[in-house]
Amino acid sequence: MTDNKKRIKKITAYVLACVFSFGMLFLSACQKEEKPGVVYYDVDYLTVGFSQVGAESDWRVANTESIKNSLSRYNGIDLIFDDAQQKQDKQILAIRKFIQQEVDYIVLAPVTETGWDTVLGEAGEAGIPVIIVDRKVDVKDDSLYKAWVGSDFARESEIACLWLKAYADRKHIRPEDINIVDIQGTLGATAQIGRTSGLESASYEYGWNILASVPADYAQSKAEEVMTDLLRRYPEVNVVYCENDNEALGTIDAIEKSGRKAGTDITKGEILIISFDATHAGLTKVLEKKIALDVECNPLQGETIRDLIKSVDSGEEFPKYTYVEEKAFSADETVSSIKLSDSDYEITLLTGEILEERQY
Ligand code: GZL
Repeated sequence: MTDNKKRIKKITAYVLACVFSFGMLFLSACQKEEKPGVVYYDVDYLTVGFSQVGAESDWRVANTESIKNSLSRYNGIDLIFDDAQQKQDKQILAIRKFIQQEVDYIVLAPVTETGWDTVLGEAGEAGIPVIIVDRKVDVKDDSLYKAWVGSDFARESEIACLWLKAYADRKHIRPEDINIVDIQGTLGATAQIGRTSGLESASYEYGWNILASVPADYAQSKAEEVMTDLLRRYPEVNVVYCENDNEALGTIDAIEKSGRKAGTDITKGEILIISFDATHAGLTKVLEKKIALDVECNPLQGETIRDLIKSVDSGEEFPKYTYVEEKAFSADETVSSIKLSDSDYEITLLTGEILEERQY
């Protein structure tokens, strides 16, 4: 074979090798190994930017997990996640970044209700639909967001206060002998606004005493610090209204370190704790009878948000507001049901089996 022919043969082999290896590279780039054994080829993913409040509580961690599991490539979604560490300016920054990245949808879990008009207007100008989850936004024009998914915080508070009213009646405790401290959530958050105002209206209606209302940002350590001070200032306290489970855990620590007892019987000098979220950590304390009532705030909103995005994207009808289902769990059977908007609302007596079966 002449030298010339040998050279052409070599170049041809080299070119073929390059084409083959690039081909393999391209093929593997198109395959997304997401779940073991299931191979995904490049599909036309929807890109969704999700601005989450932070990771301040067990509830928030469960909420993030639920949303990440549902807004996944398995469901045709490419998720860009941002944790704002409970700072509104970080959320606004994240939304502006999503706009620059030309995402298809923005999901926002707002840390507080106000201050969103401008940035949601920018998303609107960029033609990017926004879905609000968990807490609400207080904006001049509610067409700035497509839909909202979350809890009815006023209803959660109403359930807690109707339960406390029924409890006091069954224990023959006079309303003026109910002495409450309110360990509040992040001031300005819809959950805090709903839970605080529900307690204030009930206390006014039933004649209870609210000795103090102090924010603890839904955090366990802050709640312990706040409750330690409140026990010193108000030794007559006999009910602690904690606006989430992590605050209830901190409250229990403070009570026990002070030598008093968190329990279910005020008439025996125990301090009654009412909490919200019904996380695993909180319900464990209900089982130990250290939290008397835990009103669920369901963080498992991922599938609802996924379905909403699919409906919006396919031009189908969808609800503007979707409320998630929630229960209330008690440590004993003092109160097994309450009258809520003229119908019976069952209070679930918590058992180990019920706790075992729960998803979060
Ligand atoms: C309620 C949510 C609250 C939870 C807290 O939907 O906004 O924020 O009750 C969480 O645990 O931090």
